[in-house]
Amino acid sequence: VSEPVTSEDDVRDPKENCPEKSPLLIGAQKLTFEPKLTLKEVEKDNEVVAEGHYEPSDCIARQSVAILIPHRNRERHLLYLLHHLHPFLQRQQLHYGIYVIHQAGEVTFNRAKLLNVGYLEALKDYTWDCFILHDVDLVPENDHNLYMCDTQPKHLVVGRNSTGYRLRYNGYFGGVTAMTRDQFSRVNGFSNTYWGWGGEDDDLRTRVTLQNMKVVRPPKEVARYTMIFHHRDSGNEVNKDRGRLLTRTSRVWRTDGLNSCTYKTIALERQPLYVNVTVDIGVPG
Ligand code: UD2
Ligand code: MN
Repeated sequence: VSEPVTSEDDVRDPKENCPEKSPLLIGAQKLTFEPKLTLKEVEKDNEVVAEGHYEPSDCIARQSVAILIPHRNRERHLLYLLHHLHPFLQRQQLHYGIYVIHQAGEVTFNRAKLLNVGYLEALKDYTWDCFILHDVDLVPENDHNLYMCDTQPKHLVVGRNSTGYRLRYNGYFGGVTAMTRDQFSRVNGFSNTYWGWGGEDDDLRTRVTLQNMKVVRPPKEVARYTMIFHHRDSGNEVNKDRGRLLTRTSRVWRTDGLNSCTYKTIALERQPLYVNVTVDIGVPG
């Protein structure tokens, strides 16, 4: 006897890996920043997202990616970013979660330490493969700029509108960066000691170099961002100590980083479009 013949729709294929190149990508896109946009509207547009998390329904994502956004007092920028980033990540067929790490209080801002907190907190939810360290005000213009990690740390911002889409300087590593769980832990994350504006991204690049890793970048045609215009925030004044701090990285990286990052979580709210972690990271000292 032969096996009974089953028709195509009787058998459901087990989910396969998503294709190497997503068929949903659309390339360069004209971005809009609509002053009347509301959070409710963005939530409505993204009902497939649950508590900041999403995965494709029809294939298995190639990477699980946590997006970490350091934040204080930039609600409008956050809204524009969520509006563009959710559909962008879905077109890339990623399993992802968005984490906003909100610095409580008024003391000087510390972007680097907030990103360390984001890494540690996100790993309590899921063993993410890849972490995207993401400024709140940078919106990617081209979805061929993949929010995935590489065998080397990846810097995703070659250029942005305000600097004529050219690399700011050789070795520039700020804005948006992708590192695997292992790459970030090998460098012990960021230094916790950079309070105020500047230097922390150069310090991270030094850590990467010390581990004999090499920064890679996507082609400049795709690694393009719009930075939403802003002035320097109060509470994030230029860090005058950054030059001195940058001379000690090779001596201190082993004990200053993820393994010395102390903080108090004040609130963890699972909002529809992101996980909001409000955190007391202490004071400069
Ligand atoms: C540059 C880098 C940034 C970082 C910074 C120096 C680019 C595109 N970006 O950004 O990655 O290295 O220099 O520290 O080169 N933030 C708040 N609230 C505040 C202050 C800062 O949410 O009150 C967050 C927010 O995510 C912001 C980020 O910190 O995008 C960087 O601060 P910035 O945008 O003021 O600095 P910028 O544009 O010079
Ligand atoms: Mn900025």
